[in-house]
Amino acid sequence: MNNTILVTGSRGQIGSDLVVELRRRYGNKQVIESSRSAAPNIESLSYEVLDVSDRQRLEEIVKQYQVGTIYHLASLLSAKGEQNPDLCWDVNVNGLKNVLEVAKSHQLKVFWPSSIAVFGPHTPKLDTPQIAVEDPSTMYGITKVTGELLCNYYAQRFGVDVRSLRLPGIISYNTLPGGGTTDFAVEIFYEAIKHGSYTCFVRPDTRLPMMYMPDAIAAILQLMAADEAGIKIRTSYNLTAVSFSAAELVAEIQQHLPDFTCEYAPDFRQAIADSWPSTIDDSSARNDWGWQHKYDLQAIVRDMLSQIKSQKSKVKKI
Ligand code: AKB
Repeated sequence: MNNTILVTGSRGQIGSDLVVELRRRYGNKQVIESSRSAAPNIESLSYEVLDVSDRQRLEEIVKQYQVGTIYHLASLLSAKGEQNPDLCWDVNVNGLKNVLEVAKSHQLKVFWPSSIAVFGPHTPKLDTPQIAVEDPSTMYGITKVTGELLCNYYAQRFGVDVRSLRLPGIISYNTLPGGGTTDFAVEIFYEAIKHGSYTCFVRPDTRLPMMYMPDAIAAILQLMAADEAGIKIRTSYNLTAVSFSAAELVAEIQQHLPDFTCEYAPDFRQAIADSWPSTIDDSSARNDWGWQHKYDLQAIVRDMLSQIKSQKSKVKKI
C-alpha cells in the first residue's frame, strides 16, 4: 500500500493540528496538505489547492503523490451550513462521495469526521446510544447522516476501509473553529483573556458533549491505527470526553480569572444546540478499539488559558 497521507481541509480547526501530529509521526514529505485556498507562506512543505467537489483534481493529486490514506476534513459546519445549505450539501456530501469513489478506485484508507449533529429533537438527550433516532434539523446534520450511510455503503459494498467518528464540540487554541454551534466554547477563552467578558450565543443551561483537541487527535489516530477486524461500525462511532453547560464553563474559567463576566444573548444557534444530545454513550468506541479520553473540564480550562496567554498573537482564523 502507498503510504503518503493526504489531508483535505488541512487549514481548518482540526486539520491544522492533525497535520502537525501526522508530520511529527511520519515526516514532512509523507503528509500532503490540501485546502481550497492558496497558502503562500508554506512553500517548503507539500501543499495542494483542492476543492473537494472536483473529483478529477482529487484523483490527480492521489496519483501524483501515490496517496494511500486520506483524512478527509473539508467540511462546512452547522451554523455556516444554515447560512448556505446548497454549498453545505455540495462540500459535505459530494466532496465525501468523490473521496469514497477515488478511495474505491485506488484502494485508499479514509478517515471522515461525522458529528453529534446527526442527532435531532427525537433522539434521547442523555447517554445517546450508538444506534438511536437520527432526525437532524440542520443541513449540516443531514449531510452527516447521508455521509455516514455513504461510508457504510462503500465499506460493505466495495470493501473501502473508511473509518469515522461522531465528533463532539472540539476545543482548541491553534486555529479557531469556522462556523459551528459549539464555537462559543472556544471564543469564550479568547474574550475572557482579551476583554474580561463574553456575550455567549447560547443559554447558560446549554449542555453539550465536548472534547479537547489533543484527545480528538489521539482518537482519530487511534481509530486509524486499529486492527481492521476491530472496526465493527462503518457508519460512525459515537465519541465523547466531557459534557458541560455554558454556565459551568464560565464558572471554571472564573476559578482562574475571578473578574471574568459572561452575558447571554442566544441567537439562531440556540435551536441547533437544543436539538443535540447533552451526553453521549461512546462505549462501542471504548470496547472496540480502546478509546479513553484524558482531558476533563478542569484540565481543558487550565491548558487553554495558559496556551492562549503564551501564544496570543499566533492564533489562525479560518
Ligand atoms: C458544530 O458546532 O457545528 C461542530 C459539530 C459539533 O459538529 N463543532
